[in-house]
Amino acid sequence: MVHLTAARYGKDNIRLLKVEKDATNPKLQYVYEFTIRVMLEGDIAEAYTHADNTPIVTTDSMKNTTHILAKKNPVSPPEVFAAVLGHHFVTEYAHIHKAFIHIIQHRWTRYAVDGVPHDHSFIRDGAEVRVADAEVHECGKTFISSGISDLLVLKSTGSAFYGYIQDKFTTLKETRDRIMSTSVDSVWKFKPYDSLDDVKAAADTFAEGYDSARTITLKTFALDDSASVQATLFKMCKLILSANADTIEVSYSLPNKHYFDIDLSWFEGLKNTGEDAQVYAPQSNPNGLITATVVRDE
Ligand code: AZA
Repeated sequence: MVHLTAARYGKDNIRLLKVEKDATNPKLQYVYEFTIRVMLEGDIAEAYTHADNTPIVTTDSMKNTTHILAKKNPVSPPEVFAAVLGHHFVTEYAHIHKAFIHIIQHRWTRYAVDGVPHDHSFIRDGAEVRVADAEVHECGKTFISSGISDLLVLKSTGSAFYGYIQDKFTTLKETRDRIMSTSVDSVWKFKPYDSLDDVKAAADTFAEGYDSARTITLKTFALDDSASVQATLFKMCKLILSANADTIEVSYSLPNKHYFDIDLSWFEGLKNTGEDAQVYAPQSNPNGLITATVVRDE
């Protein structure tokens, strides 16, 4: 005999772009492009175990609902829209007990023409995305997290790495000055909210949280005299937790994108290692991967 221990289903990769016009100046427009995942949990076991489709809200309806709610509600900040969407599913269908909404917001940054920010023209400035997650329970309790993914950064100095274990397996040379590069993946969780109204009331917190986490990430990366990716990562987490009282946990996942000195001494004694290094070999793999999660002391 077997039995189901977990079941969750939904629609992934729902794509939409929404244009919102400024309330006082309709020529001034805002665009939001999302890729959304909707996942539902509830009394849906029969669909798996007895081929009974009666409890199924179709994934196609989830896509339709996402489009309709995007038309009827503001979609920014994405954390609030995620909560609105999740709240819809757990209130519309009595047998759906939890909704999990994941939103990826693609960058469209307003650009300037002759030095003046243009009303309705935007540029995709990088592969970086903003992410927002809402886990909504039928009682109204809502868990929100936000994040940044694929923010690629590099500093050409201001990073060292020494003092690590030297044993018979070690070939890596200590360095006081190296290139540091990573693709930032970061997630920060907010304290739980009791209702959709509480989530809506925190809209500014999510917007400011994203701006300050991104600024802290970029500023710390640039200014920290880095002893290691680990040490720099921990400083970023600490700063985010102290900047935003409503965040309860911060995680980073930072691949260490290596750039190695190229020894060119075989060519007329050309110096290109250590402090003479200028031409480097970017390494695609393997790469270090440094992760951590940080919370406040009780
Ligand atoms: N952390 C670093 O910052 N750089 C490294 C590591 C590490 O753990 N290992 N090799 N290079």
